[in-house]
Amino acid sequence: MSENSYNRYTITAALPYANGPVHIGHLAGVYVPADIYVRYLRSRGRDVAFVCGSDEHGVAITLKARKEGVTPQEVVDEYHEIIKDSFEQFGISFNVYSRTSAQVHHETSSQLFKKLFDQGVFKEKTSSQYYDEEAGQFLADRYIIGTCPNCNYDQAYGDQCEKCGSSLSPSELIKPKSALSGGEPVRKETTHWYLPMENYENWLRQWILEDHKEWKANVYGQCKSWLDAGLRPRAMTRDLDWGVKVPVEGADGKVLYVWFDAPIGYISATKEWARSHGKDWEPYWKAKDTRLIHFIGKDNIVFHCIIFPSILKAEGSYILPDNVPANEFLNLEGDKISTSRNWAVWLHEYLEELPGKEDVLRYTLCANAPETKDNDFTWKDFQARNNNELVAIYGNFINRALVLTHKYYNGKIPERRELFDIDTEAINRVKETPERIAKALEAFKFRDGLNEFIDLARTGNKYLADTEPWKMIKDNPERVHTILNIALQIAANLAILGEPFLPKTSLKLLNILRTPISNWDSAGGAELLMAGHQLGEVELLFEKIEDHVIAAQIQKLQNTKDQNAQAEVPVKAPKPGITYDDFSKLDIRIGTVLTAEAMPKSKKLLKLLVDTGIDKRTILSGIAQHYGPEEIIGKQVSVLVNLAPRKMMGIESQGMILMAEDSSGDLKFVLPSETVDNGAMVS
Ligand code: B3M
Ligand code: ZN
Repeated sequence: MSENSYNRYTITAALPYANGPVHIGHLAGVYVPADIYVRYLRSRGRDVAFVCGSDEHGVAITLKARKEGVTPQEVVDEYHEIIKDSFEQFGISFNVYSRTSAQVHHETSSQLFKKLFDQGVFKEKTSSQYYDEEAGQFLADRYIIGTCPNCNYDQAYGDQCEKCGSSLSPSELIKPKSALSGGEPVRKETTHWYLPMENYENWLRQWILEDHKEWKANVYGQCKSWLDAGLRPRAMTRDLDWGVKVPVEGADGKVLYVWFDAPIGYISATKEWARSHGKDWEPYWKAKDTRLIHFIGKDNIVFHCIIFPSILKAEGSYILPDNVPANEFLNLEGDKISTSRNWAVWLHEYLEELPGKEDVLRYTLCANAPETKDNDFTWKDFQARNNNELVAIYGNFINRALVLTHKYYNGKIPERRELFDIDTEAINRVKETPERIAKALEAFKFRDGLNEFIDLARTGNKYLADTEPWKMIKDNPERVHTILNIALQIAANLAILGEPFLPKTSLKLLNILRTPISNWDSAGGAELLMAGHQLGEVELLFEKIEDHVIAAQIQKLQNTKDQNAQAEVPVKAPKPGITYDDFSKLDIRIGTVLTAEAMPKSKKLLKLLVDTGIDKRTILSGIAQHYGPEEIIGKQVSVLVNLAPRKMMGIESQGMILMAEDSSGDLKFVLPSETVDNGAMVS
């Protein structure tokens, strides 16, 4: 169907797991593009249901609950609120932000499962799984830990070895243990209900590979490789006590597989929204003139293009997604974003630390969106986007147009007089921009759409620079009427066309222009603001971001890196016990480093001359990677003076400097708290 033959739009955005906050990777991958698209549709007057919510089931949440000694409900209650609030503050304009622990979702997902069950869609299969007798429950893959058969890493999970990356099945693990009790699990029979994916393979080939060749290459390619690999039955239930109960006889202690119920969360959220707005939810999910679009990250492609459509196809009454424009991943300062390593810019922290800069982040994440390949976010680029584009181009143009209109015409839009080529060119650029942006957005090319937008602001800036109204006002004031009239028409168009990308800025600019016009189809005209119309007071749209603000954010990441480094080196295991006699044999003195030099052929050793209070002696110390020679001359050190001399690199070392190795592997001198005489004995 062509874009215009749809009367309704259901736009979904991936349900974030409620076991942590949202970060810029989620925003760039899913929520900013989705919100731009939805705002654009609404600006065109379309009927849109933009639905999302917290994904609150699954093993990851139960693991987090165990680790924190709370219930899964407590985990999701905490993060659901943080996520919901941060989306609201940031301006992601969901019609509804629901949650999969809600009653409406349990009803909707279990009814859909039951319908498929009654239709005989599932294959029932009994197999032996790992069971923890002490904990009294079957073990999901992540609850089984053992030695990886490929790399011998002894903390591999039942589904994946995080060290060598190989995907595993629990039966491949060597010496499997339960993550619940630590004990050795036994095998026990359990029954699950499998969706026979192989039955939908031919249909999926036709529906995706033939009927949706227009899907993004990264999405189409992943679907093709899944289909080429051949689809196999997938269990749609799990032995877990947290999730949507399986609504059939003999399924006690079992819940729906999280990837069965989560996508149905879009439907439940739509129901919740429709009910509270006196609407019927069904047309948004069952009417042929509804366009369903899923916004997701690339790691969710198979669930949204293969599994969920198969479930809907099997049920038979639902529409299918018309497009799934998945983005790739965003990295941070050259490194993969990682929740576990806290290597992220968390949205709720960003909102707190950089208040009023929601649109700056939207702009940067859209300009750098990982639409076709992974991309990188750096704070320096964030600052450059703000200072060199938002402030210097868009903000500067608007400010000049407004200030000059207030200065020459008391803020009233001047009458337009005779047009010259330069004026007509600017007007033509205004005319064609809405369609250029629309084309890009309807193709899910949000970066291109944003470039068209900021190019119109560039046009405005250049138009003023070329016509120089501040000079013209002396020689030909008539001319300035036209120049500022056209500049303000460009400003009004920017306010309308910018709304999908920079909603808060557009609201502010529309207020300054004191115009109620905001719908897309009014844009493109050069008569939006009538002569004589009174403008509001001038306000800056953006402010420069100073270096120290960026330095603070970069330092914050550096602190995270340092903490991670410390956390990574496990504390060394204690050595075997010794007697007091053993200890009293050690003769440790405080000495002073007289000279220090690097050893030409060694990266690790420094050659020191140390005054031990007893004598002056040469000692070779493996601290060259931690201290330069010049830094330690004159420094007091603790010396084990009765260690047998050792020849190293042809030099005899007569003793040992005592160092403490901290958790990050750094070496620190062991010293008395105050300066003492050389020769002072440590006991
Ligand atoms: N909760 C998000 C993720 O995989 C997952 C999306 C569900 S959308 C139905 O990170
Ligand atoms: Zn491994």
